[in-house]
Amino acid sequence: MTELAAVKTALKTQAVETPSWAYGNSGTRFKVFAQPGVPRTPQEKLDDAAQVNEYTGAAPTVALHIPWDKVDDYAALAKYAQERGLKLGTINSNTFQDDDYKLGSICHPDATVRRKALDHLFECVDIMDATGSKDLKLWFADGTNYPGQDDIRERQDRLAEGLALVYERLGDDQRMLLEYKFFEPAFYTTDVPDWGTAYAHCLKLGPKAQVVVDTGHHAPGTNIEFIVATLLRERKLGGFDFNSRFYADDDLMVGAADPFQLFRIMYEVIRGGGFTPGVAFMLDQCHNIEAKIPAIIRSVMNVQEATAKALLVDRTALAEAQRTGDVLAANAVLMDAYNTDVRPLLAQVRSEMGLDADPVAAYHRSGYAARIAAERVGGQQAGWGA
Ligand code: PSV
Ligand code: MN
Ligand code: MN
Repeated sequence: MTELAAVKTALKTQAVETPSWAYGNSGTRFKVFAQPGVPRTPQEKLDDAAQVNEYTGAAPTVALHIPWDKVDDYAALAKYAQERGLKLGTINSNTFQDDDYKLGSICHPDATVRRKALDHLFECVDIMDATGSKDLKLWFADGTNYPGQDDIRERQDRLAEGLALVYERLGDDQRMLLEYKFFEPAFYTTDVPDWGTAYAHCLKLGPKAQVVVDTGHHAPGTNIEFIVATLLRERKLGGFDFNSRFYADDDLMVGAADPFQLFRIMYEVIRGGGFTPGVAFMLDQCHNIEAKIPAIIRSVMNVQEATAKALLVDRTALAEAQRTGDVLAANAVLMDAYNTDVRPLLAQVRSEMGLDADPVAAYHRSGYAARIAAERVGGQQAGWGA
């Protein structure tokens, strides 16, 4: 196989999971701007996700968020997805929206609240059994706002205890992906604030526990690709929540704020052998002011563009420049790949897959947006932001 053929083959296999909540209305704490045609049910979110997959050919799974996507029959929902060419993907738990969770969930000082949170997490594993989902994604809003509010160390003990109980419930082919976030909603301490804490817990739990890197969950200037390289080296990178940030956890479109960072991350993924089904490429975004379906299509394309550039890095030339200490040449190899316009290559890949070369234009031509705007009244909010 020529090198270009190998790059094309890799691009054809890449899959990006889209989140059910990205299809719903969302906003900031100041305002949620409702959009016409937004889904009213989990089924309608899947209908929209099927559109993204139809035009990109690269978004075959959809992440659910429980209870935002609560249904009576999850096996039936999985069948509904299947009939639209999709599969249900990661199950995201929610231990942050109830009044009981004011002081935390599985780290809460009161055992009854910890129990409630655990029961929810067990329910999420039951849902995975029904849907065939392989991954449980855990993000905890737990933390404190004031020094002295709670015992930092004991909260870690409670966290470890809770995680271990959930871990025990996982089937042999199921994983637990632990997500970290440096602040918000807690402002003083966060119980899983960084990759090191997530890694330490996952290491103790065992091979079915891995870390998920949400690109928006770092302080400005953090070298995320270093984290990626390190976690991959330790076989503890479970996946990504892709999005962009300018200031905080902005949840903007991936590749919008810093496409160069995304390229550097994808290069480390490929370099570290992470371009395999094991590492989940997921979006975790909200489209507050832009039209949602085309924004999600664009996001998938942004991931593909960064991946294509990373695949084009001449690794032989790079290794040679690195070995000889030729700093400028090594940097130039990376920059050459990054500065390549990969849009024609991706257009060709899409044509070879029987897709329109321009997924956003194809979606706009389809008339789907006008149809859902006419048919759907009273669209659902993504879950937060009211
Ligand atoms: C909250 O920060 C968050 O964005 C986390 O990243 C989760 O993955 C997501 O919400 C859904 O709960
Ligand atoms: Mn996330
Ligand atoms: Mn987030």
